[in-house]
Amino acid sequence: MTPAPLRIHTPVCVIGAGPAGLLLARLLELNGIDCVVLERRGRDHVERRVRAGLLEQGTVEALRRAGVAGRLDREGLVHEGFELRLEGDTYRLPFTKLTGESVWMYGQQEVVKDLIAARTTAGGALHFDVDDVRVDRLAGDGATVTCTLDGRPAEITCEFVAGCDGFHGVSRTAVPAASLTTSTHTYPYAWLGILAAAPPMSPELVYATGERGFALQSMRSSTVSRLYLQVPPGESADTRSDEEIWAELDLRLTGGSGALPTGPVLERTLVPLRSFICEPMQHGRLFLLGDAAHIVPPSAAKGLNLAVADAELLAGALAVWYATGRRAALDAYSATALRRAWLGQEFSRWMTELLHTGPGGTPFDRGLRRARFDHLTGSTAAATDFAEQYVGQSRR
Ligand code: RFL
Ligand code: PHB
Repeated sequence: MTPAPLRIHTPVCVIGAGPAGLLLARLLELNGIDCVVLERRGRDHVERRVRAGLLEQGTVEALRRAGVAGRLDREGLVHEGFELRLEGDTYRLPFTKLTGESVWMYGQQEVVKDLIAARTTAGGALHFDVDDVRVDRLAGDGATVTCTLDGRPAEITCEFVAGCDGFHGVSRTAVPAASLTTSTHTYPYAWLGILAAAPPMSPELVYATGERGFALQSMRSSTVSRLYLQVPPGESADTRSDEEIWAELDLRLTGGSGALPTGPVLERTLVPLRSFICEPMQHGRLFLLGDAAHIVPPSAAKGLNLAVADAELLAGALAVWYATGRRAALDAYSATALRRAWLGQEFSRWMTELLHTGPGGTPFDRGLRRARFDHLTGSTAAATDFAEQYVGQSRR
């Protein structure tokens, strides 16, 4: 016999326990607003998923305001500049000197762990392994979300749904296609990312590009490196051996000097480079946040930062609504979030094009890239503009 459905009412149903959903839940809790968080994957999986690592200063401040930055402040690495290498020429962008702002290196899965710990300590509802979430009814003044919780069918009625379930989630599909405009751009290259038990070759990030393609040296600590290699879009994560990956990284980052420290590869990820954005980011009582609404290529490290900015924006608007009944901030959510997301798209595309040559790159393309590099390194105004976008654009 099918067990009787569980009936739950909550002000806000949050779909997805990534950075956007978990931060939103935390900020709602701090404002005395109850919510239920539903996550498709297991806790272990979301706490181990290796993804972003670069947090803008505004993101760090948002996490501090949310009271979840204790470990980040102890363990995160503060960076004040990075290196850009083009065919052997090196330029350091001193972004803190130019803008007064820094960035932090701290793994996304650590942010997720800290937010989950805060939610469980507070006793907030957070359900993992819920793989059949459906936004069933979006009515004028609320919504119904159905799923299975602990083997029982559940019907969750709520006043708002926060779709924080990433690019492949279900929230966006609850919006009638005619009410959404989507834009997609696919780049003709991908990134192969590795996490390795090896010290970074330099204390700052190194973005290197040249004839052989792009490579990035990033890190998670003084003993764990995160490195990326531009690869053709069709390649799979296991096409190359570890030795081949290290040799290619060394060629692109150091000119083949052998100076790149190597070590056991702990994880590999293949990242297709694409841009996606949907407009508006709201339909009735459903709001879309983070990757559910927009994805950017990782070149400029904007995705997580935009997701955090969306969560803070919506939490503030919901807090005003529940405190005063005023809906102006909720009504402004989509336009404000989209403005930032488009700025993120533009800068991410610009940085992607600065760093990569596609298949069939011509001498003309290489000449343009050299000109961009020369402009950046020869003009304080250009460097400052670049630095401002790199360190803090997600909150403008
Ligand atoms: P997430 O993190 O994808 O979380 C969505 C959550 O929703 C769950 N989910 C569902 N839950 C319930 N029902 C369903 N039907 C569901 N479908 C999905 C998923 O399991 C997941 O837990 O989205 P969110 O919160 O919007 O956060 C976005 C960021 O994760 C993303 O933008 C960044 O990782 C992008 N990114 C980077 N961003 C930065 O700001 N700085 C970086 O340095 C940076 N590096 C990167 C990156 C992304 C990368 N990859 C793998 C795409 C480096 C890489 C390699
Ligand atoms: C990372 O550490 O994962 C990272 C850093 C900078 C980027 C992209 C990814 O531009």
